[in-house]
Amino acid sequence: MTEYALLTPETAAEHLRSRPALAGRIDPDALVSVREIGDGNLNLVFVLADAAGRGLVLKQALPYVRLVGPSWALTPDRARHEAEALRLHGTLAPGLVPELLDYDPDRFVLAIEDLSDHTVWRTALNDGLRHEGVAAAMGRYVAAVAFGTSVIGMDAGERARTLAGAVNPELCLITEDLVFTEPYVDAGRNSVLPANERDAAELAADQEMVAEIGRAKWAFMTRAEALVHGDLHTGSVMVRSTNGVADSAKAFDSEFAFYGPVAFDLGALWANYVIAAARATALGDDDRAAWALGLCGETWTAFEAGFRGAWEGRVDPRMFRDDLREHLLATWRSEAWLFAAAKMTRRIVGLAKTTDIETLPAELREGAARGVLRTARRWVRERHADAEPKRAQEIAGEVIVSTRTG
Ligand code: SR1
Ligand code: MG
Repeated sequence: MTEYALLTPETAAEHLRSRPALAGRIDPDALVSVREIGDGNLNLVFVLADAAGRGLVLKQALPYVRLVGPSWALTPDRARHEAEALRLHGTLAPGLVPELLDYDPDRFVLAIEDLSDHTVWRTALNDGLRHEGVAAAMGRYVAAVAFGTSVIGMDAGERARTLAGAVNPELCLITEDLVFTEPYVDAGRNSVLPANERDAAELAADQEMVAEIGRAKWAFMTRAEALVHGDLHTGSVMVRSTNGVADSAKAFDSEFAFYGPVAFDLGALWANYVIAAARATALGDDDRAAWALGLCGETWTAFEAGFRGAWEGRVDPRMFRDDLREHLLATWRSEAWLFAAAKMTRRIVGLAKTTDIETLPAELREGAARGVLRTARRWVRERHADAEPKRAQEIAGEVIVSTRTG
């Protein structure tokens, strides 16, 4: 395992002093608070504040998976992937990712702008809040990345160099295993409520589902379309509202970034909107469930508009003609259903679940979990008939109401 000093609240000030890029950002000699707030699956995260009210975040990659412990070693070089993705995505989608202030490659520490006035979107959704416009902002983010890091919008030589630096095999392997394999081939890390065991067994026995997810896995492992975020669930988005109006949305935690299919990020968002809707339905709030499902269309519409809007600036209009744009959009829209299905089932059956479902009382969780699994199976089958997001929303809405328990 890689050897390097792990940050503690006591050593955070010394780290600040050692980094010239952070001079003047925060006073290491006047820190009034250093809090470790990491609640994700992988890293240490410290929020620092000084006496003048300035703050920043230090995020350090542990040499193992925090969720499991040192028995699961994991490259800390993922912090470099996050730093490089943040830099590039920040240029392409200003304001839609946090500002990277510094990266220390020896200790795998990122310094990031303080987002203490933001909330993790999943937490806000679980609390019943609506941050209008965030789903569209994420659609614009995915579009800017899809255009600007692909051969459509980036010089071919630069794209090749970017791709070479973005090869991220250990983090991709986690996704290949947890998202695209283990819900169907249990490696001992799956778990469900006893009441959902039959649902999990039906999923694994669904040959059409397994075949389609196999195709999705192949696409994930081979189709180097763009430098995607790679883990764009609602827990990877920070949101803020001022006087009740949502005015900021930022995609963070891009350590899974790699050159992969554009629709993987869209599918991750859609899956988590369905999961949020399943929670709302379980809690008896059908209006809110409809609102959450409507986020699929909002993200897609903003994505499509963003990609179309950037199209005039493409690198090679001689060969990348409008018919290619239409082909790409149609492909990505259909694939969003498929990747979403993969992302839904992993959060119900596999390792690393979501608080939306897990914090429900067991008698409500049963139906919500079943609804998410059945939605995934219907989406895989029905995406070829009518791929409009509205249809995806209708199917999910019908299913999660029909499986409600409690
Ligand atoms: C072992 S890491 C588990 C999950 O956490 C991250 O958020 C990714 O979604 C990964 O699959
Ligand atoms: Mg994460």
